[in-house]
Amino acid sequence: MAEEIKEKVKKVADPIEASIDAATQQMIKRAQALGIDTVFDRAAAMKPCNIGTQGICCKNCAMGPCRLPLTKDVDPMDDKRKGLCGATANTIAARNFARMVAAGAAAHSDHGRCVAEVFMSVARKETQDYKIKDPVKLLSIAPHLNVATKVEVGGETKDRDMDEIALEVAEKALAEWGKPEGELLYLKRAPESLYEKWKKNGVLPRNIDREIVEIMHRTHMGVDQDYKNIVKQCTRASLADGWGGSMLATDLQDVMFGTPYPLQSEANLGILKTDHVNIVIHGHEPVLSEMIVAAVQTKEMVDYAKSKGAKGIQLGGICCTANEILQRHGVPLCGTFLQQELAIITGAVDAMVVDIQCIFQNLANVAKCFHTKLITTHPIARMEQNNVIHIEFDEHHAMDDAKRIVKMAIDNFQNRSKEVMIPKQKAVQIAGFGVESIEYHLGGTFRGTFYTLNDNIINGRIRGVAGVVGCNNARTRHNESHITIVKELIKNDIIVLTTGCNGIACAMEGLLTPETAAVFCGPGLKEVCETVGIPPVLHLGSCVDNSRILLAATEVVKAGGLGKDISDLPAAGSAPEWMSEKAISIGHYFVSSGVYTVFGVTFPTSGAPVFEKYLFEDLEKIYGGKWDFEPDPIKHARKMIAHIDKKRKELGIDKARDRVLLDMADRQKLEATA
Ligand code: SF4
Ligand code: MSK
Repeated sequence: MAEEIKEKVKKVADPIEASIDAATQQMIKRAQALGIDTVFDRAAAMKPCNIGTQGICCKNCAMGPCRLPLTKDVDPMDDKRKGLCGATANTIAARNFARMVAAGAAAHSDHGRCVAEVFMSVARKETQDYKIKDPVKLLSIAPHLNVATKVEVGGETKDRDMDEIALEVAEKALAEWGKPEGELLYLKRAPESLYEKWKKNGVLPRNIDREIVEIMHRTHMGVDQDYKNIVKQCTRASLADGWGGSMLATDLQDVMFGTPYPLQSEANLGILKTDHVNIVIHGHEPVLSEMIVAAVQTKEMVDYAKSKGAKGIQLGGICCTANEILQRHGVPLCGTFLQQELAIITGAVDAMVVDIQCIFQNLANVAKCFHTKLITTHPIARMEQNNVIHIEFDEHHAMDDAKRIVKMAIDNFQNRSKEVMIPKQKAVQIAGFGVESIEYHLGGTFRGTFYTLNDNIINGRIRGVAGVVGCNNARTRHNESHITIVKELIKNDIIVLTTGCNGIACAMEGLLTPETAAVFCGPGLKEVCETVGIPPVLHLGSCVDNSRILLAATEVVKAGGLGKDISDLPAAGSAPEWMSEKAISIGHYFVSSGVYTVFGVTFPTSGAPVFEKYLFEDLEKIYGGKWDFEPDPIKHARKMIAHIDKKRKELGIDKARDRVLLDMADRQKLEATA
């Protein structure tokens, strides 16, 4: 009987425990009052599998699943556990980890391929709706793809025709996914010593697809059974993501849609408007959302919205499609990954348009309880529920598709059935940073490099640089680790580069404004931010834009005075609330590029201590970077700070933290020893 009663009491989330954000708490309560379950309730009702969490369940053949629990009687360093075929805990955890890298690299890189295909249509002039918006960026990436920008005509050097350059860039870029020989062309953008390290260790990716396919082969039953060799392939595939698919996606998006520069916007559910048609765009690919941004600004669509009783059209974004259109157009952020259901629960969303990645299937069930039209747009990402509308997007008639979607949302405005409840919380933000804008703001006036940033790191006003990125995870309090870690870092004079849902969390918290510096930063970082007029947390965009962090780090190395490699820099990486396989691929390409990288929440290899030690200690001897795990946000930030201080010491600039300003002779000495 007691059991029966227990069954009937549905376990739901405590809104205050579930999130630090008041708007999120309010919407969780509303959902519960309406009897609609959200991810927060499902996380309360369903606990994760302990063995799976630790990476020691193998289901790579039908003799399994083989589960290898790390019980008290297992000696972690002399591990006798094995599956039916004899696969050890190390092999099983390494194979599972590698498959996460493969899935993550595939997701980023397939996104990149789609962008490259659209770019090819532009170069061939098969579409009128997209153009080359940033020819300067096109010219800057062309040499990295071995595309000439000048030609010799009659003994004279002349600028090459832009259309010809675009076409050759498109061909060379697309070839990176499947060329039969050679290595990825962008690898040479890395600092020379890093490239040489990769070469020496035999991990230069050959082409993007091949490295991902090879992980799937090697992790098939009975193939690669040496965890170190499996990790080697993880390195190859993740480098093919960070320095390949993701970097190409970012570059070609910049060429077609414009390179981001700082702009002002807002963030959180409070950006939705009662008297406007609200369209929320969610996912990762900006190809369609760029068109929707253009469509909602047409007089035709604005007039149509007014004819239906709305005052206008409000666009907002969730996840990384949001970050893409924020960075280039200032479209406000509606929320992070964990707020996707909550946006619909406001009752104010007339259409939610989704593309690929991080989209909950439960959106369809939530949309059913409201008037919201849920529209899938990508051929590879559909939903089985029958209330979901599929409008397949095609770049050849992109504007027509976008207008059709916007019109559908406008027509739905008058159908709002339930009372609309929009939380009032929203924060101002300055976003739109990138390698180019950091160079402009923190570069040398004459040298046009990262000289000023380096100078401030050397003189100790800026203690170091942190890349804090990644998702939300319903197994931990929404945004708490993101915000605690970032605040602890900037309090300690560490400038933060952010992307993904960390960027959205920081925006919601108001950390993306220059004024934040006076409130939360240590004195050195505060002084720099106030002098230059930048926030202490710089939003660099979406998940694929983590490639911007790699290039920013490379620029810092090039500017001089801080060593010869990314691994020499006083820098660290973090994903406090990660959940996605993409995060593992990102983490691994950061580690393989020389960055100390800490993850929170949980780590998917904890059931195989020998293998984990390899990731957490031994990799550093090969690439200069290593993995770490720390769920406590303050300890997490302190580990990053300790690493940054260690690097300052190795560079001989630890004393400069006492605000001793270096004169030119000191600087030269440092540069000479680096
Ligand atoms: Fe078990 Fe080996 Fe099959 Fe994995 S591959 S399920 S460890 S028998
Ligand atoms: S959206 S991958 S939850 S960052 Fe890029 Fe956020 Fe993570 Fe998706």
